[in-house]
Amino acid sequence: MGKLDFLAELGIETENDGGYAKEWCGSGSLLESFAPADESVIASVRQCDAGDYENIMANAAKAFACWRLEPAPARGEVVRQLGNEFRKHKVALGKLIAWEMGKIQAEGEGEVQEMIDIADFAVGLSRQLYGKTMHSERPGHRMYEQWHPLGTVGVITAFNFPGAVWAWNAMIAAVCGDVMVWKPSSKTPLTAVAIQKIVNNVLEPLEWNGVMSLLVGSSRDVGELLIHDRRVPLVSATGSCHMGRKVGEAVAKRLGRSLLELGGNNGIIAMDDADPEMVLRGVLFGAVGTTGQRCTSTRRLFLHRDIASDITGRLVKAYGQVKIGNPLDPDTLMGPMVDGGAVDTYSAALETIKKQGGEVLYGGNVLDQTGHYVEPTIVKAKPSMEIVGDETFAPILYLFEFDSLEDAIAMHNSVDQGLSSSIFTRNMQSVERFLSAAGSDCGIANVNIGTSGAEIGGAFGGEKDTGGGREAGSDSWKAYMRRQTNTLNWSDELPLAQGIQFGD
Ligand code: UN1
Repeated sequence: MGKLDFLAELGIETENDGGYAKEWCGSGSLLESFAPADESVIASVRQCDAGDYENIMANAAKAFACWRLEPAPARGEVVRQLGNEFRKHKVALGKLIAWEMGKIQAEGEGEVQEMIDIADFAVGLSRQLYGKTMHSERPGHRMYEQWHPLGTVGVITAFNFPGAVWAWNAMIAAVCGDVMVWKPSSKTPLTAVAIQKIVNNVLEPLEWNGVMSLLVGSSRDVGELLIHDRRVPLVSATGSCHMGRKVGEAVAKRLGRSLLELGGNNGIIAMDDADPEMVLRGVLFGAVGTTGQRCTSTRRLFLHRDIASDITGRLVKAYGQVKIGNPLDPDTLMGPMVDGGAVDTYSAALETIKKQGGEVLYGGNVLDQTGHYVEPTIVKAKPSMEIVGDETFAPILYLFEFDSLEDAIAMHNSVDQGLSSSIFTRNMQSVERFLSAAGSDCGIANVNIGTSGAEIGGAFGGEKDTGGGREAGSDSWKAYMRRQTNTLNWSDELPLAQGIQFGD
């Protein structure tokens, strides 16, 4: 059992030689959590049913009544303690993420670092929730705007970042004075349980239970309740475009707000003056990292015709050296896919790719061993291939050639998604054109770095079918608050705006 020692550090009791069964917040059915590396059951988590949902919502509303009046810097102090707890458990939680989701441990720990970083960011933010003051057109009047908490925020997260995306939402929403109810992916319930335990260790002694709650359950059972619930003014959802469309429609129907961070189809443009080694490293991390299961994963590579064969050769060689295996083994560069369904999607995509005229230059096979392992894959593609427009959540990279930057940008922007993009070049004109209003149409546009691995300090999200929401840094916090404009008359008169005389 030794290899799963990190579970004990996270307060997860194991029985039956590693099997775990414990009542969690719910009284519903049991959900099994599998390790994609060897297909073993790590845990059985008892899920929430409709009755549990009501209790969680009631507790959240009760907590909100007080939390909203706690001074923002005092809320920041609670978040500071959460950040410190994440620091303490960085390695153990990073290992659990790796074991349950399949990303390598270095990336699992990197994910916990994102949780720590956003907590630090939110602590600072708790003293900077600024509103503007305006000059009134009327004498003896003052105008200003202030930002108030929204209420209960529903946070729906995907399996691929089972901790960080929750933290982006939760840390910011907490300093904003909101309370949140988190519905994690049913593929990674144990990571969610472990995080909630860490949260409870901080919140319970402070009697702030109810500020952050966990709602493990299926979309059908509890997800539906959350998105249709008028007590939830904001639903922040991360996942596929399909899921986001459903959430967006349900929330819009009741005139609620949604913050959507959905699929990407991220491209890198490599110009003829790009540093080939940098292109190689950027593409490798972007396309192979997290087994191609980031929303920011590099899916399309546009190569200037003059460098296409050189870069392709280097890439094929580098792909051949990628060590695939157990995500907790320090030598592994690419772990398994999250589950059997993901492997099926990969295989089906390869069938379609071949039918549509794609040429597999490297990979394309499922590994014949226990665990959900596939080969990272490079495909020489044609712009006419329909499948290129889909976000296939797998390590499949499409290569295209181009002659001019204009053509590359047009091809790049021709897909429905608009999350992340990048250009590799040393030419300032190419850089500026790519970043101009006629350049990349994505929410994230990088220069000489890949499409994935964004820092939390910037606003994270994208355009078009990616959903338009922005999470994490910059002024994303405004999505978690309501703006109130105040006009205050300190004179003895009651003049009307626009100079209107009414009944004088
Ligand atoms: C995601 O895949 O949903 O920029 C989030 C990145 C990470 C976050 C990805 N910081 O790749």
